[in-house]
Amino acid sequence: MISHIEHIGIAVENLTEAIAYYENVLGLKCYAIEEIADQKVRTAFFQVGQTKVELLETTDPDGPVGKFIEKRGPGLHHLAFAVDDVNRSLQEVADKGVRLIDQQARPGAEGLQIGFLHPKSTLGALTELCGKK
Ligand code: CMX
Repeated sequence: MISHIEHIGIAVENLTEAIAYYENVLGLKCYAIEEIADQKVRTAFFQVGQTKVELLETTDPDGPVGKFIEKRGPGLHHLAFAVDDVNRSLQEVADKGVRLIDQQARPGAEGLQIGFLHPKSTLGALTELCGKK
């Protein structure tokens, strides 16, 4: 079902400062900045081999990233796996007893479909499935 790690999501307090760290210290290049209104975040993407780092800045203190930073501070937020068909994969993991956050795929960054699994069902690591359909 999973082909590779599509991206790793990192919650940051300030996107501009975080981009400067990734570019100036780690030498990576931000290739896209995108706001995802549905998720209440602004994101910045860096390609690292086959996978990406996605920096997440909240646009609303009550959004998922705003609440996460309030409770835990900035840092690793989620792990996203690439799958062929997000709805089919959500159904497969639900059938195995995993609690879903998203019952159906919804639009995410970069034109991909996404669906989240609840961290209480995934050993504490918020998990996203994403794919072209
Ligand atoms: N990783 C691990 N655990 C997390 C977490 C995260 N990123 N965010 C919250 N949790 C924990 C909470 O700390 C809480 O644990 P405790 O009860 O032990 O304190 C538990 O999950 C349940 O939290 P909750 O009360 O159900 O709900 P929240 O309102 O905090 O929401 C969550 C948590 C995961 C359901 C919500 O953040 C969500 O729906 N996330 C999916 C969407 C998302 O994260 N979007 C942003 C990224 C978008 C993108 O990548 O494009």
